[in-house]
Amino acid sequence: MKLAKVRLSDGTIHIAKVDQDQFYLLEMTEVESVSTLSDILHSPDPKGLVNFLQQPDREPLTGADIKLLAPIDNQEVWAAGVTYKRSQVARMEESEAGASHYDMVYTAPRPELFFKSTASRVSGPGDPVRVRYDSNWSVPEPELTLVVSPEKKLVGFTIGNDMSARDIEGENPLYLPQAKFYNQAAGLGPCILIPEEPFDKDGTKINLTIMRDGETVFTDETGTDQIVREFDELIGWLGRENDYPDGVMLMTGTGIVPDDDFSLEDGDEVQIEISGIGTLINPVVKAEE
Ligand code: DO4
Ligand code: MG
Repeated sequence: MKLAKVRLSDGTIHIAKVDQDQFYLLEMTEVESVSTLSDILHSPDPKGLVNFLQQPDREPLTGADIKLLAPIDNQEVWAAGVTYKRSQVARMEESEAGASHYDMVYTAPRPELFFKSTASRVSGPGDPVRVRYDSNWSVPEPELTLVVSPEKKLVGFTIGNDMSARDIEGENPLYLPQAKFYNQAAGLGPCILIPEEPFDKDGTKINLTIMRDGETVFTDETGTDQIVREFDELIGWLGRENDYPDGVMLMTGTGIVPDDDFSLEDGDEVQIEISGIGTLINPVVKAEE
């Protein structure tokens, strides 16, 4: 089952069940304590609740009737790093000084986890993601993103873009928060998948395509079978001595890193497809200094 957060032309925001590109608005007034996407996600039985809130006689909407919003309310967004071999190798090349740290964290029991975004900084589908004006080497990172409840239970999946300023991180790994955390540095969407079956970690594919002036300038694919960590392991570490009363989203790391001579430019378009979830598309902006 897929859920989306949508805005209608009258400005009202709704939660919709998505089925074959059709959007079934949920009647949120049916249950007093349920008014947000998080209320559904964090309920004991999200799928049962969605089925209860769906109005069988209400006509579905199409993509033309709605604007998709980032599927987030007040959750913090965190990210795991160096969970794929490709990321370990790229980071070691990027940062001479920090190479051994990236090497060690790939195999260490404790994963790299960092704070990625507040909800207000997140870009939804179609909204711009940003390259910092003080970065000349920035890339998108296409990441399967875990949707985790305040009880630290994995309740769903979405697509995340962990925008990264490689030059800033490469200059000194202590600059990581500046390379990762700034306005519009995180993309999320287009929907949340609440799987009917156990998530297919062995078979799920992640594709990244970057368009420039209508041409593909980069494309690559990986699979979540390449993640060196288990999802429960990452959530376990994330929840150590940390609570998330509004829930938390956890990006699970990138397995795709463009070659070192590639950097995003103003006007590019980033397309991230994860099988079973959908495609997150964002234009790229970069301001003049
Ligand atoms: O260590 C830096 C960040 C790594 C990261 O974001 C990733 O591997 O996806
Ligand atoms: Mg990342």
